[in-house]
Amino acid sequence: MGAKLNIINFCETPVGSILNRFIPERAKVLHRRMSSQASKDHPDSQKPPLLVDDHTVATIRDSKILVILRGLPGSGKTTLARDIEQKYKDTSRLISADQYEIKPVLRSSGAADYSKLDDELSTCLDKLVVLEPKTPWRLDCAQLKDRNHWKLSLEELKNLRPTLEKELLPLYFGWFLAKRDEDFLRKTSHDFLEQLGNLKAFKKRLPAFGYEDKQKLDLLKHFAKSPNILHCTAKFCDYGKVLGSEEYAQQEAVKKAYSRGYTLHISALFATPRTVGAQVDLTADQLLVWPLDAEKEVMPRDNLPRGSRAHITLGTAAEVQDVQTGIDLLEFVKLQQSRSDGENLGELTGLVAGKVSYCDNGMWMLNLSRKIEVKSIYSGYYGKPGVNVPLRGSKKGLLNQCQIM
Ligand code: 2AM
Repeated sequence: MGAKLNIINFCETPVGSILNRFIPERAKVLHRRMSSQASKDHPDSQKPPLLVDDHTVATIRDSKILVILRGLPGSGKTTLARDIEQKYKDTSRLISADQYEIKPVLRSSGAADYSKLDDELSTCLDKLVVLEPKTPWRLDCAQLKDRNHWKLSLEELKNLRPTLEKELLPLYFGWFLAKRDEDFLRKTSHDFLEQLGNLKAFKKRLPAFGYEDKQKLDLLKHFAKSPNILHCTAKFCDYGKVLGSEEYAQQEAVKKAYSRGYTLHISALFATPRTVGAQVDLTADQLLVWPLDAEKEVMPRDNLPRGSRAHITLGTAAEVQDVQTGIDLLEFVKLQQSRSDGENLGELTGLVAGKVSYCDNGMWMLNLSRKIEVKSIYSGYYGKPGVNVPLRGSKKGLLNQCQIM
């Protein structure tokens, strides 16, 4: 079995290489060796949760994660890399640009010196955490000049600085399920769709799904696609194009949550002709990173409880965008607010034990007898948009697995 945690130690310069396939526009890297002084300058409170928080450590041990260390030469990446490697001794692998003698300079295009490194990265990419050392001198070129083992000049460091001082904004922030829990939830969602599709009451209401009465409907086929990484989106940023995303990323609560492990509580599963999803009950701690306008953004005229849009998209019909799942969930919440909980039309058993209710227009909700808990890591997705896998028998290709936390 390969390492579960891969730590990539680089400084970032704008070149084309495998990371550019995942981190648009610019992404690069180079590693440096740090003076042993750094550990002392990196107090516990500044250390990322994956080093100091037990719940996060346990979640990461259940996941397959790539950590990219980003920062100027001399800023403390190597020390951080070693600390992480030490913490995850038997299950981690440290890959450093130093091993490939890639000097940290600005490059204008995909450089040949990255190709070997790319090969190695492509064997380990899965979910990604981008971390930056929090050393006080990380952007101080005068100090970095004496600390970087590449002996880069002040001028060279100043040239590198602009790409690294800017926040790297993801496509979206959210909670990403640990591998084992993701597999479990996919199986649960298959069970749900199979049992729902076999309910007499469901078969009687096929026209709402655009099928004729008595026609055969395989829900696993109807929901043709599923996100390649199951997650609960907190803030959609579109790499910074969405207004307010930079402010969101700057929030203290977001910075504190980044790379931390959380347990998500799923109270219901739902299916509509467009989407199938899981309703997530956010805890007070999780609400700290839930955007104030998340519900208003899609239902401006309603007053819906904060966090009521929180969900995990499990599948969508062909041509339907993932974002629809949260909108469908809010439709259920609105109906519940107006006391139309729907008709109770049956019960499911096993993994998906609970009561099924129907709210017209093909909207089905399963209230689980027992909440499902899944482990997750709060992080960002830096990959390309719209990467999906088939809902049925999703056998992922290597690159499809490389999406990102
Ligand atoms: P989802 O959270 O319902 O699954 C990438 O497209 C991810 O960002 C998907 O997970 C998607 O929906 C979510 N997403 C896409 N556009 C969005 C938007 N405008 N607002 C919030 N989330 C969005």
